[in-house]
Amino acid sequence: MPQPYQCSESVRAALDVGRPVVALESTIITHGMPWPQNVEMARGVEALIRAEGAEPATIAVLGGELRIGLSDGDLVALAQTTDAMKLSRADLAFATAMGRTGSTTVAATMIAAALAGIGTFATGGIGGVHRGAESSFDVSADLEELARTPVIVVCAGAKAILDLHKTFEVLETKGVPVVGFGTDELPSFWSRGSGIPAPLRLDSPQAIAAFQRSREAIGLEGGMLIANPLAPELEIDRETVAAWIEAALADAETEGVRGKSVTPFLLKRIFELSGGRSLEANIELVRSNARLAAQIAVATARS
Ligand code: PSU
Ligand code: MN
Repeated sequence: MPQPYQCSESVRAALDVGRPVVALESTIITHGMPWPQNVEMARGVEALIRAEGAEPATIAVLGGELRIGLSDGDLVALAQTTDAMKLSRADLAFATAMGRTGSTTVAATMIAAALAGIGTFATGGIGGVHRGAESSFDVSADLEELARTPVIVVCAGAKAILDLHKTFEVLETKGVPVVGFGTDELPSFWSRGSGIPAPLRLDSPQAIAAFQRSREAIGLEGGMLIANPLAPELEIDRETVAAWIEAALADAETEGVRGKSVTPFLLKRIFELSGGRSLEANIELVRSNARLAAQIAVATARS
């Protein structure tokens, strides 16, 4: 069997000599942010990771090829694609079999990263348990993936559009460590707080690397979630965000939005309702997570 994925030359070179690599998802590019801010974000994040001494590896399926590390031309093309599939565990191989183009969610990015031997991944916010999940059963495959695939995922918590309490309960049940980075309270994406205590707290990339090493030594499968709050001057207060979310959820209900379209719909609506403020904060938190993920990858490579 040929290798089921293709690394860019720079990612291959880094992996071959054990230099630190950070995986990046692409659903945030195709479904999470509008053009041209999406490509500016993607480029900026890659530059930040390089500046920290690590190699960025943005992951996507392009014309049926699972690609790990994209060229600038690939990034621009993907950011302008309007019909990319949003790929998770269930449909990643469908896209490669059928020659389709699709972006990878947190779950699919973790699968690809682990396959290539990349242990650290930066994103904005993970998917989780949606509000009303007790009747809709809408629970992101990201949670299951965190339980089984050994990748450290750096995020700003789960998106505040979700039911955060249920999301963290599921992670606890599945044995996924949730670590507040430099904080005792979990962040909620656009805001630093959530009212939910961080189950664990670590204050340095070195400590995170040591924790993951111990987990592997004990033989504990799965990844861990690092919840990294936005800087105080960049966050949006929870009451402001809550009003946008209520309005966006009401619109989703009226329009009958279901399944995979829910997260992209809500993010777009909140972007409109906030006059672009939610997007600015979203970009800043991805940048901050990328920087931390690069530092963790560097610490892991040294240890
Ligand atoms: N974070 C963002 N924007 C996004 C996402 C996360 O700031 O678009 C994406 C991630 O790819 C995540 C996905 O894995 O939303 C979750 O989708 P779902 O709830 O359908 O599993
Ligand atoms: Mn869902």
